[in-house]
Amino acid sequence: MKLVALLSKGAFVFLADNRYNINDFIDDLIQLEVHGKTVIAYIWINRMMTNMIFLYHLSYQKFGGHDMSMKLPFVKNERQDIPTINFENVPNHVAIIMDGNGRWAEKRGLPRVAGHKEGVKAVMKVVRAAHKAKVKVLTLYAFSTENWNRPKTEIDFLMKLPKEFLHVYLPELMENNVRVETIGNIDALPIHTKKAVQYAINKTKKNDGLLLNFALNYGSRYEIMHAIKQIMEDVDGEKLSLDSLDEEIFSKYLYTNGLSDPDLLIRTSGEKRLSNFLLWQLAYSEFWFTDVLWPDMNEEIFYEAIKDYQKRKRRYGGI
Ligand code: V07
Repeated sequence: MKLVALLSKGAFVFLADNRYNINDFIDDLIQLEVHGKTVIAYIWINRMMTNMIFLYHLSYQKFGGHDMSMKLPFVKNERQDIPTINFENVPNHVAIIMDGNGRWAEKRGLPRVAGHKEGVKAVMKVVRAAHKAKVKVLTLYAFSTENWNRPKTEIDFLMKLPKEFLHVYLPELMENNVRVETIGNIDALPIHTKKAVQYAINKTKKNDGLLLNFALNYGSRYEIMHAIKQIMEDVDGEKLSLDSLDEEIFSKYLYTNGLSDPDLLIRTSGEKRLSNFLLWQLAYSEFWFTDVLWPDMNEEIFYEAIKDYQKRKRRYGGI
């Protein structure tokens, strides 16, 4: 890390060295040493200059002066061994129930929404891991039809997360050739949420890398019932004959039309239920559960799930 420039009062530009994945530190508080004193700084990235970062120095004034010789070790962030993965037999489509955000916060005496906010960072960690592993589709259960029963303040907070997420990470998604899509009843979302999501879908529609598929206002029973109504209309309008209806055609009426079924379902936080998620599509999938709470999810745990999936596949392959 090298200090490049001092901008306005309290803002610095650093050149990052490539031992660090800068993106891991977005929105994080880090510890630095300045003139032998430990200070706390807030970190974010200037997207125009990919390997430069801004550090907002909360207590900059205390140090003053322009000639700052800085020692800048990331105290908490010595890069660990990079987890490895076998690229054979990687699941094409991974679906995840991101559970345990509320519990993560409660354990720390924080409001539930703090867990959701931390959960956003875990989303990006898993997106990066899936991208690296060359997973084709990642479907994340972000908001279920049942979630409307939560307190209004929590719902309002959740509905702001897509925009917040995209504000920070859309440039990185573009860089990594990720395409954003959704399943679920998007029309029933607040306009500001819909707009942010639509913008991202549009902006990324030509990307042909990982498909990042957010289940938003999604419920599987609703999806199936909605498909049936649509099918009945099409039969009525003679666009479809009841005789020709089979599983393949039925699948085309689901939100997941065109996607292969998930090969692997992951659910965090120790719960072992489907909670109205992809009931039709998960008929033949492998399930993997962990007690880890979603905000603590990371690349390593994601690869653990993939490795476990690969082991199971090898066993089946032997028959
Ligand atoms: C949400 C964070 C992750 C933990 C689970 C619940 C809270 C990312 C999004 C999102 C959705 C659409 C999109 C971009 C990002 C999101 C909601 C909740 C409602 F285009 N995380 N996240 N949306 N959580």
